[in-house]
Amino acid sequence: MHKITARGTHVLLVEMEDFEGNKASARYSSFSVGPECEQYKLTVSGFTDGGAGDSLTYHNNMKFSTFDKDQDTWPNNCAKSYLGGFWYKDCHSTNPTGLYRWGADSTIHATGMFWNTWRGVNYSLKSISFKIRLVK
Ligand SMILES: [Ca+2]
Repeated sequence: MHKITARGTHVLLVEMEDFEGNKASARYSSFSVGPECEQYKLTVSGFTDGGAGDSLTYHNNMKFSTFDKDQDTWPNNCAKSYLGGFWYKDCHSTNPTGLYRWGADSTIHATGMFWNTWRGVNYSLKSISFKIRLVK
């Protein structure tokens, strides 16, 4: 991912869909991922709403955390608690690598593939995608 965004400025378009056929998106005018020596730090800004609200700016400047590499700001391990790998902070407002749980399900809090500002933390989306494009 770092090599993809290493040169130039990229825009990010996050698109998502729920199980009722609704779609929403969020756009960021600047997106980049740092190199391995910076633990793949996320830099994102310039939000424009496409109906989904902003659930990613919260994660700006965070390093990437996984089950075996806790780099979040929470005393515990966000990746282990919420079952994904992400730029967790304290801990998350979206969980795109979380569990695929077919819509509303709060049995295990905030572990689904959610985008908080659209359907909340206990609604696991049908799909979510992150698309980047180079801007000259
Ligand atoms: Ca931690």
